[in-house]
Amino acid sequence: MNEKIREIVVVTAMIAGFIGAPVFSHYYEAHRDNVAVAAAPKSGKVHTFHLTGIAKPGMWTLDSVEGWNYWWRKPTRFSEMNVTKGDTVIITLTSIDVQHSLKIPALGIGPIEVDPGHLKTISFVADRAGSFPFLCGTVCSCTGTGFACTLVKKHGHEGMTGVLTVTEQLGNPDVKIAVTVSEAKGFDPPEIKAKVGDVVELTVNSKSNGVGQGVGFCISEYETKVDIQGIANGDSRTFKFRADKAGSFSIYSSTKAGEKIDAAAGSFVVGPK
Ligand SMILES: [Cu+2]
Repeated sequence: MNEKIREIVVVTAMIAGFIGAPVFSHYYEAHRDNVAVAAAPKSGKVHTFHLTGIAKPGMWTLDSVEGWNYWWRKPTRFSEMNVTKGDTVIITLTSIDVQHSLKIPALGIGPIEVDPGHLKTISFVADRAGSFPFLCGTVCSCTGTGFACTLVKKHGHEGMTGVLTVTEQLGNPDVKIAVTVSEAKGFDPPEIKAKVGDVVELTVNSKSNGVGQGVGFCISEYETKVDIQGIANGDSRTFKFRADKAGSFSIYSSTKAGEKIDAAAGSFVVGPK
C-alpha cells in the first residue's frame, strides 16, 4: 500500500513538472513587457514590439514562440513597424534557435545580438521620419553539419527583414506624386513639384535591386522628413511629408544602388503658395 502511495506521489510530481514548466514559461512571456516599458525613456506614444527570431523559415515574428509550441503553431512573419515621429520604440528580442541580431542601419542601431534563451531590449525615440529597413545582422558562420547549421544554411538570416516607417501626423495629401527609380532612367520624372505647406503623398516604385539592398529616395535638406530606403525591385513604398521649405532641392538615392542610380539626380521644387 505504502509503495502505491509513493508511486502516486512520484507520478503526480512528474506530471506537475511537465505541466508546470510550460505554464510558467507562458506566464513569464506574457508579463515581460512591464519590465521593458519601465526601462524606456518616454516621449510621445510608446510602442512595444516583441520580436522572436526564427531561422526556419528566416523571419522575425511577433507571435509568442516558446519552442514547445513551435511545431504546431505556424508563426506569422513580422516585417512592418509603423510609428509616429517622436514616439518611443521598445523592441525586445528573443531567439528560438540560433543566434540572431537586429540591425536598423539607417538609425545606427545594432547589431544587437540575441542568443536562444536570452532576452535583449532596445529602446529609442523615433525622431527622424522615413522608411528604414531592419534586418538580422548575423552572418552564418556554420561550418558543421549540425541541426542548427542545416536550418540556417537552408533558410538563413537574410529573410529576416522588414521596414520601420516613421511618419509625421499629417492629414489628407494636397498633392500625390509617383516616381520610378531605375538604372535606365534614374528618377522618372526627374523633377517633382509642390507648394509651400503642401502635404505630399509620394509613391516610389523601384525597378532595380541596386547592389542587393534595393534603391532609396531622399531629398537634400529634407533628410529628416523624407528618406525612403531599401526598396526592392518590383516593390513600391508610399510616404507622406510636408513641404515646409521653399526652394529647389536635389533628389538622390539614400541606399547605395550602383553607379548609375547613385549618379542619377532629380529635383524637388517647392514654389510659393
Ligand atoms: Cu538571424
